[in-house]
Amino acid sequence: MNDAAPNAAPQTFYLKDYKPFGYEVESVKLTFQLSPNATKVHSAIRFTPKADAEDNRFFLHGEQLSLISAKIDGTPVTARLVDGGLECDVPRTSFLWEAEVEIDPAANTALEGLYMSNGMYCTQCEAEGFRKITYYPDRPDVMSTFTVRIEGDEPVMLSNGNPTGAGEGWAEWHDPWPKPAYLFALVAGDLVNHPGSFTTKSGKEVELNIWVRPGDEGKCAFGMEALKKSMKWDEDVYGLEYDLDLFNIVAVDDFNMGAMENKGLNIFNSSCVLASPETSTDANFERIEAIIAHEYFHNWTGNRITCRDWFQLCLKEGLTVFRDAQFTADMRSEPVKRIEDVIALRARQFPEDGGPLAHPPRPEEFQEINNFYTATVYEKGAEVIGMLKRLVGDDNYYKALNLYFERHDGQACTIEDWLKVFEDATGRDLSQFKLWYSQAGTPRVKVSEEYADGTYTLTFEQSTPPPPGQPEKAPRVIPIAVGLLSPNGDEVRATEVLELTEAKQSFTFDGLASKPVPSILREFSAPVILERETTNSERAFLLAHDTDPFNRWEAGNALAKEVRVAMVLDGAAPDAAYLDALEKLVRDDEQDPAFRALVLSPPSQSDIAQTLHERGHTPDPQKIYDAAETFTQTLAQQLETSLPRLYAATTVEGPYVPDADGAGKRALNSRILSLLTRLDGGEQAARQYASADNMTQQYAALAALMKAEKGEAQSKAFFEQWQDDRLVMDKWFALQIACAAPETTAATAKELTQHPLFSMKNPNRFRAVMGALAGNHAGFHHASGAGYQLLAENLIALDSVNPQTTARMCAAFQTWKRYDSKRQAQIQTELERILATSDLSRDTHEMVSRMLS
Ligand code: 0A1
Ligand code: ZN
Repeated sequence: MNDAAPNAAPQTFYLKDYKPFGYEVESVKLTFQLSPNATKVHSAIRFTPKADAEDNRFFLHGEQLSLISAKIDGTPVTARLVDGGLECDVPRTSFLWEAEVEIDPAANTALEGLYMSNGMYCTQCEAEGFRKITYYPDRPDVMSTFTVRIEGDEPVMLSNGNPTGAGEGWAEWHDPWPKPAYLFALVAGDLVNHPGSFTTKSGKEVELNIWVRPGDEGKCAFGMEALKKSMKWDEDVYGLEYDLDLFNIVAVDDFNMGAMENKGLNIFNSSCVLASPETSTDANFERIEAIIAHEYFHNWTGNRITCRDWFQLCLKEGLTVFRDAQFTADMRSEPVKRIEDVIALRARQFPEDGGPLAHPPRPEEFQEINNFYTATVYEKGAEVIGMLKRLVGDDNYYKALNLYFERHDGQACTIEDWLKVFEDATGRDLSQFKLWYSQAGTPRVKVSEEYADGTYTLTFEQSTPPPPGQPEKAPRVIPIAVGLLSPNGDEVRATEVLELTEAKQSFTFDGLASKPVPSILREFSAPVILERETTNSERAFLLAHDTDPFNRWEAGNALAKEVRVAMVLDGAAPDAAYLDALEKLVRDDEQDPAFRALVLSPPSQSDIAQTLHERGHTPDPQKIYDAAETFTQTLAQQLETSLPRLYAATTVEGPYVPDADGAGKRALNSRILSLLTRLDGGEQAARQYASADNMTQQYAALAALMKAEKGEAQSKAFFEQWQDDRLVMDKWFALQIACAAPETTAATAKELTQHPLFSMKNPNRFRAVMGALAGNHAGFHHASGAGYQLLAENLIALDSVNPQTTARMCAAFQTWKRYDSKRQAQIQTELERILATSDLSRDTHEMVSRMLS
């Protein structure tokens, strides 16, 4: 064994140090002899030295492998085991490398490499998991074709590409498309398939399968339809066709992330593919459709064109998130999707960009790449592409994308390659735009205005507070979509994209009869924080009149924040004008129910804390909680007489269909039910719980009751009904913590960690409990410090089981500097306690050190 010693002085990798590998890999043949504790992997790899190699060191990555034998051209050789892999003296001409190793999938609780989940073998190789399967140049710029033979007694044995043969106890696969090792996959076990098929635009018939554990067959139909829609959409919108005869998806219960785009064999966290009306909510259905699309779209943006090195991760992830957002907008509602995405960006990416974990979409250094699968790389990476599209226009965007696929198919690329296709396709210089990829931090854009003699002037000033390690900030190109409304609510200037390129810049609009009301940053045209002095009455005006649905919601959201901030800071009563505006909107049946539900959903307590912090105040979580409670109670009372009618009017009758229209109505209905439950003692919610025939309504009723502390009986019944369904049980675990009052949150979470169904080995269950704890703002930040302590204890315990999930969940502490000195001291103690743990993983070590720096 040559395990890299954990807790060894961590090595830092730099983008500037990139060097190509000195050998071509012509072909890879792998043979697996499966056995839970002693799987043998034989590799036969043809290497050819590159004539122009800068560095011809023959180094193969390898971790947690027992090397049995190594041969070159059939002759045994002695390889030198070194830190993180092996070295060997090799010929200067083409040669066949063979190695046999033994690995222990059953002991692999880190869920990286080959591991077992519920008795089934599966793999996760992104980013650097293949080196835990065999010795290999495990880097994304090494691409090769793979032939795989699996020997074992599992009823189903799958790998990438097309099947080439199978018999008693064996199966063979060949993937004709050269790929990096991170896209390798193997699955073997007792699985059943939900079949389907798709005919591509050029008439090729593709066999589709979703493979699941026996018993889950009934939860595949929605995923299969989502897959077919994705295949068709990618042909229609990007002209991209699938390139194998077979596309397999497998559902796995134990998985660190959402899903993985392995070539022809996508592996999914079962929570991201299994769906049924009885067990999944509308939000689950929407997410499943989006993730299936995301993984499928990677077939071109990620697999056919991959990344040169892991610093370029946003090349595939930003683009694929952007594409899946386009897909969801087309399948469902464009404005609703945009609003949901901006809410998520502000909740997850803005805090990251403004805190100790800030990094650019293309980081320039890392210790553990798994720590960089972040909201910045994914979601901000997608925002950057959205800005690029806005700046060059739709036609030029698709022209550039066509050039990208034509020029780079089969290659491992960089952000420079990506921007070059846009420059070549449009003739535009993107050197300033490129700063979005290299600078961290969320720009703040201050807006001022002037009106005189029919001319209206908007002046923008941009600045970015310096994130760690990046003091100097040059001005970026910021596309700002602006429209102007007249005081009577008519749009007097349609949306125009202003290009802010300087630190301070003004734009004028002539010929206006009166001072207009500006609607700025329509559709959230850039991921920035807009700062503008304005009044609540202007916000209310935009909430009523803006023609841009995103900005209409944004006005309502800003208004809600102002009202809540005033309640927290001045102990003010909820603003009556705002309550009236909400009442008017919620009763306006002309408005889209999904939009009404979004406006009725208050900004999160964490969002209010962030806003207070940005304005120079120290947020008090308990006061923020109290203000939220008072506000919701007052709103419920204000709406009291209309709530029963609204509830009835928004109840969706008939069989459940997980479509956008029904989901929008149910979202509004659930909001109304939660308000109603504050007034009727839970009568309506109890009725809904008893009669619900789908999880959306059952869950909404349970949540409303539990929030009102009236759901004990229903919570028991829910447990009885669903205790054998792991995914539904995750909801049950999380909901109890999400609904707990601040002073009981940590105790509730702690008690649930003692529950027989709690497990450290299943990331979904761990996240259900610890994620809900961190997500209950006032509970997690309760003055006792019990929330911090409980999370730290559990992270320490998880680290030796599953470093990746531990490290990712450490980010719950990233906003710690927002809070008062007592809370900061409590968190610092916990972070230091984690860091002092012996044998701490490299993953967790890096995250905690960055937060403490
Ligand atoms: N590439 C996948 C996400 C993914 C990343 C890392 C993983 O293990 C460390 C697993 C999955 C995607 O974007 O869907
Ligand atoms: Zn992805």
